[in-house]
Amino acid sequence: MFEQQTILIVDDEWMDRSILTELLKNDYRLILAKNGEQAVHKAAKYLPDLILLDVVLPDISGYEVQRRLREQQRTRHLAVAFITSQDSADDEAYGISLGAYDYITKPFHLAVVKARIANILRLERQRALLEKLASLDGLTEVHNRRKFDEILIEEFHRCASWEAPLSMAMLDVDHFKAFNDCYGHGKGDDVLKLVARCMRVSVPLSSGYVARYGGEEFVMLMPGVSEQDSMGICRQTIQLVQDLNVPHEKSTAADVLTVSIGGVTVFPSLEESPSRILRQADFALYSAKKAGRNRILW
Ligand code: GH3
Ligand code: MG
Ligand code: MG
Ligand code: MG
Repeated sequence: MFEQQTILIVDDEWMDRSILTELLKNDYRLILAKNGEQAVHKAAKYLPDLILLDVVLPDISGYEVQRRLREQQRTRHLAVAFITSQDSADDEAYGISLGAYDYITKPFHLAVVKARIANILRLERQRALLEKLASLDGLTEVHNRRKFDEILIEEFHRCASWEAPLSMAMLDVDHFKAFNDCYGHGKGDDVLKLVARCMRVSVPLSSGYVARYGGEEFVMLMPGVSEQDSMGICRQTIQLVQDLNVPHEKSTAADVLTVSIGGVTVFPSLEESPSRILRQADFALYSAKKAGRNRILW
């Protein structure tokens, strides 16, 4: 019923890695790392559900690994359990203070380790589910507005410090009220799901975010993407929606369902507030509507 969870085992001792592998391989997907640098790299690459982290490693310590994971947005939330022969109370207190979920000392009892890991992973599954429910729109499964507001502040500041462009587009379904009135609210809901999918296809995960901003209005946020490239992405979105060929006989823009997009590309500065970019995109959208819909204005 559930997808198999992934554990990253970090230990420089071959023996310890193989004992843990034997213990866990039937229940979890395992990834192995032999040193601290490898651990940081594989954690960011695979985003495991749990990291079993040795403390004494040949390069950087497990504590340092944990600190680095906490520094990065991408790996900040990852669950870590130390598993180590550093068994003093001070070490344990320190490890836990770094945000580890557990601190298991060697030599360990196999059944106890297994039970503790199962506990952590059960909690981790609940945490991940709650995070998903709190950040995704239930109908379209793109980010919801709450999550988007967080992302916008973060990316705005990131672009400001890198002196990178930030592009944002607002999309609104054309004559959607008339669509609902004509074809029914259920069909309208289906359309919103399809439009969200078109945006997700056009804005790959690597180049930005898609969110439902409210009702039939969506946003695409593209950090580091130039005006020209983001307009290209939006052109593709408009085309994909039109190619769905969803009949809309009440539309004045076309005889199929269409969307309008207003966008803006800015170079954020740290003194500025991110809300201005929203107002600018919204104004561009309003202008696209006024100019006849089914078009992009930047
Ligand atoms: P325009 O081209 O100017 O955008 O016209 P419009 O009719 O799309 O705009 P308007 O703001 O008048 O209507 C938006 C409609 O979107 C009204 C509302 O019923 C519909 N809507 C909002 N959220 C949902 C939803 O979750 N499901 C469905 N089916 N309809 C929704
Ligand atoms: Mg070691
Ligand atoms: Mg609207
Ligand atoms: Mg509309």
